[in-house]
Amino acid sequence: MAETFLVIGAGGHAKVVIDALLASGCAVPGCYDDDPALLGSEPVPGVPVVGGSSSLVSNWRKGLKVVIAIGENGLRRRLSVLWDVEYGVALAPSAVLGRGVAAGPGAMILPSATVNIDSIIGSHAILNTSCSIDHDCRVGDYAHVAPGCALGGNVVVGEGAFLGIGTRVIPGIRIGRWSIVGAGAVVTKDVPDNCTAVGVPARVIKRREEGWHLKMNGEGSP
Ligand code: JB3
Repeated sequence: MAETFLVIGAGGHAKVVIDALLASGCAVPGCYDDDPALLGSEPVPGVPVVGGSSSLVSNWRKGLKVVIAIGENGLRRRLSVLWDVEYGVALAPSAVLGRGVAAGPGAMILPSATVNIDSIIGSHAILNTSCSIDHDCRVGDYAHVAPGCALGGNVVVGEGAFLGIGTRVIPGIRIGRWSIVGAGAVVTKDVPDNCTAVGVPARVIKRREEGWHLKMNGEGSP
């Protein structure tokens, strides 16, 4: 049965997610963005910005699905714990899922993404355009695998981690929680939590304190 989604966000990422939902036959009556200047605009023709986050809760009812279509991982996490609503998985029809693949509520699996057998995708994670996740991977809650990334088998991507466009990760590697990998990197060694790693091969260039992403989103220390 085709689902009906309420989409949070009206930016570039929301356009991609709404397009994927419509392509898969879902209904998207409107989206919700806290920028008042966007009220009434249509990021995708026929899908108006009907209000901000506060009106989402009054418009939601059981059976409707919600997705947080905002690219910033820490912000998706902050928003995801605010409301008692039901999150759905946004799955593009051109995505390819193997046997035993599972995705948590709010996950977004976008056009031409490939997820091979027995990989698990966390809640509110983003598998962006044409990325490939090979067998037995674990992609954590709120993580974002950007377009064109390629993960070998048994790769672990920690909660909130961001893999920039075209990142390559060899089999069995762990990318730490809330870490960032620069576009085009080739990751051949584990990346610790809360780091930034760039280059070929990837090298850690920055280390942040635990909970850095909370402060970035105006939340207290962990
Ligand atoms: O690179 C790719 C393929 N996609 C990027 C994506 C992953 O991230 C894209 O190019 C952008 O860099 C970015 O897309 P996103 O997240 O749509 O960015 P932006 O265009 O800035 O849109 C974010 C929207 O969220 C803005 O319209 C904000 O007003 C809105 N927003 C921010 N905070 C919020 C809130 N909306 C609600 N409802 N509630 C909030 O708290």
